[in-house]
Amino acid sequence: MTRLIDSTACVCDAQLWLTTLEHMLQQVNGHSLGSDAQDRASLKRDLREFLGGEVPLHQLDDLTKVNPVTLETVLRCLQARYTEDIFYTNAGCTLVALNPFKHIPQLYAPELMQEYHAAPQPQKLKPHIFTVGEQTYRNVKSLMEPINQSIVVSGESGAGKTWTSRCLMKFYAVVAASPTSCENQTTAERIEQRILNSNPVMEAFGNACTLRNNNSSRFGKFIQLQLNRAQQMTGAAVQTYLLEKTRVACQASSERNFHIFYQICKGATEDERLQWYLPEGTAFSWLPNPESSLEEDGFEVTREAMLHLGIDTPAQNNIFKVLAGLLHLGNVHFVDSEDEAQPCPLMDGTKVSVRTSALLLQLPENMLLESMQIRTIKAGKQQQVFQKPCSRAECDTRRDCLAKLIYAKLFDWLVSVINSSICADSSSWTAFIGLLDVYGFESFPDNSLEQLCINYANEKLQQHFVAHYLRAQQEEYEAEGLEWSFVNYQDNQTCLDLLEGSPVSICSLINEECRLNRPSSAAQLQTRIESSLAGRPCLGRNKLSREPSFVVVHFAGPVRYHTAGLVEKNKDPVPPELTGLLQQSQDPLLRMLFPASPEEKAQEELCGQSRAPALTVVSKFKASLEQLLQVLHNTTPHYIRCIKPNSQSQPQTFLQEEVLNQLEACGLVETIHISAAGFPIRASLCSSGCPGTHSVDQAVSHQNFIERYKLLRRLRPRASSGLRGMGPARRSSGLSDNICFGGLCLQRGTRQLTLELLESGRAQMLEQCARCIQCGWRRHR
Ligand code: AD9
Ligand code: MG
Repeated sequence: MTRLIDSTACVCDAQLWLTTLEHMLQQVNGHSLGSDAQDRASLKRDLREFLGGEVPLHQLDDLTKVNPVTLETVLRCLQARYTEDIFYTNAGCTLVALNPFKHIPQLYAPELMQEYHAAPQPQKLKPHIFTVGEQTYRNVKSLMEPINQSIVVSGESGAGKTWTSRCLMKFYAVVAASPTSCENQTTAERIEQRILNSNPVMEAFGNACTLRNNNSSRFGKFIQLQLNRAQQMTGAAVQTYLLEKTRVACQASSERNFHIFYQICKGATEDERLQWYLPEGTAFSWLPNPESSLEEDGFEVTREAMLHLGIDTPAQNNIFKVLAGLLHLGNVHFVDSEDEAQPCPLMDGTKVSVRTSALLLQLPENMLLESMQIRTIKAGKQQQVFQKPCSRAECDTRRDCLAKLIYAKLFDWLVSVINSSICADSSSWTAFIGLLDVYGFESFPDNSLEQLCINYANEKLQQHFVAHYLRAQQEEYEAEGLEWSFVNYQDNQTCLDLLEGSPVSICSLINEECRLNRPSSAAQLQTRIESSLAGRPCLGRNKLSREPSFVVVHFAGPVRYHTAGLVEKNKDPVPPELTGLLQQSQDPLLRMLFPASPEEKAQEELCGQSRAPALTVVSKFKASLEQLLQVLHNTTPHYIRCIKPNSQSQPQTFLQEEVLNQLEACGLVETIHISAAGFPIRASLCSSGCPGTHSVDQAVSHQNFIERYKLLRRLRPRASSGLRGMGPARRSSGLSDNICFGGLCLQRGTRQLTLELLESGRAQMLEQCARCIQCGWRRHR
């Protein structure tokens, strides 16, 4: 029976099951219950009948309740709920969030936030991102030493990650507002509001309209919301990852540049238009698809938010002037030179664009032009300087490089300004809740280094999830000798080995090409990858493509990456003439972004051109990803899986095939199996009063627990009878003695303790002497 109870844990409301089971027990008395799935399924059916028939699918708010748990049943349940406008569903340890593609204000109203915040057991309310928000918030508080929490929001592009993160930030801004902020409204404005204000600014500069999402984040973001001991939000810190800076100068067809450019062009006043040389109706090469969209209406919001973050109007105007300079730079075009010894001439009519751009960027016009047309080469022992005219393609590349350089520096600077405006002093916070919103898995007809990095990041996060919830849990059961039928989860280690493993992987091969700096065609790179990594299971068959490419079979599906330009993108070279040029600017913002440091110059002169090669894009990205995972490993993670019900961003449209692909890609069914069949280890107040831990992930070390609660240990500790699952290692350590408190036996070690309950006193614990059907806990007599 205990096994039965365990296997049906999380299946239904505890009290309901308790009553039901008691009743059923009378009925099945004498009948020996087998352990096989059939027996359990038939008992569940009986119980359902007893309860008055099947529960309608849309009322199943946890996917562990569907029976049996298969892709099909999970899909049907999600669809049934979606049809009823229910967009959040628990899936054991994960929350599934379906994108409604329509605004439902009441779903995110401050009153609802307060309701989840005030609820004694928020997990008993309807599944919602606020449940996750509140759980993380309580977890920080409920422990003797605050433990940092993180929420990993994942899903494909357009699934709702950024929306979800934004709503969670609003939730914390409401529930974690400091009382001082209520007394002093301006302080409140400055801290919670400032943190929220970082969103419109970062989205204006870092988001763009893509084929998959009109407001697609073109950078990854991890924000740490910092809380003090009293659980008030005292500040926040933002870390960004790999801004897709190529978008400034190059947009795929039907896609757009970053929102801010459209916002300026649409939102500038007459006066500003004059200052920034943006007469109405001017066509800009780097502003494709200028038809109206909601995102470009946000200029006022962006400006207001910048103001709150401490970027005053003159500084803002400076930024917008530089951005206008970039737009004019994009209108500079070259034609082939008839004489190779001469620089490529400007295309007719574009001289004015050079002049305007130089004016706005406050650069000498001739230097700006020459930096694009002429390359400086140092050669020989004496480091003699030669000048060589660039080909037309090279001129274009240098122009684009200049724009990318300025934009990326500007973005990083904005992030640092935001951080200095919202980050609290380290002494004023004790724990943080981290929100991770990274670009979703991407697969386009033409995938390059950007997609390789994005998908690599998604593989790493999937591995973190697998390691945390699936592998760790199964390994722990095995180590403790628990009876357990193992679930075959999709481990993506082989894919990660292919991408980043040593000694040879795709990343190492691409980096090697950069290091050797040898002329290498796209076809050669493809051959190198295919021959060096032949036989790797995740290197897909590369039959169909005419262009040089390779295929990686990711956990979310196969992706073909084209090798053309991959090495060059990975080098991301910046011609020194361009940095030198920007150091000549008279513009205050550019002077700050590109300071002419005498030390750097001296160093350069001393070493000539033989300075250590710059880190490649892949290496930098890998390092920042590892740092991020390190942070995540040191937090208690929570997962929200966003699902996009259709790729047309339409409300009331649930396309089964598209959802199915996403469910498969994230291994949701395996997660549900483990959550449903696994032993609950998550902390929260259980309705049956057990010290078991069911909904909030909260691991407490055995030692910490003993230290904290040894005073409660009045009665002689009992031996570990009834400690089903206590492995030999734990038994021989003698630690099991310590988990018997005043007649209360805490089964399976300290992983499942409800500290709130214990905090509330031993007397109460003894009163609540019942048997918890969720984890099988019972009072030990
Ligand atoms: V990307 O990887 O950055 O391209 P996201 O971040 O996953 O992507 P995003 O949050 O931007 O997607 O959501 C896409 C759009 O879906 C939003 O602009 C909203 O219009 C819409 N959306 C998402 N979630 C909700 C919601 N809970 N309610 C209403 C939503 N609309
Ligand atoms: Mg996003």
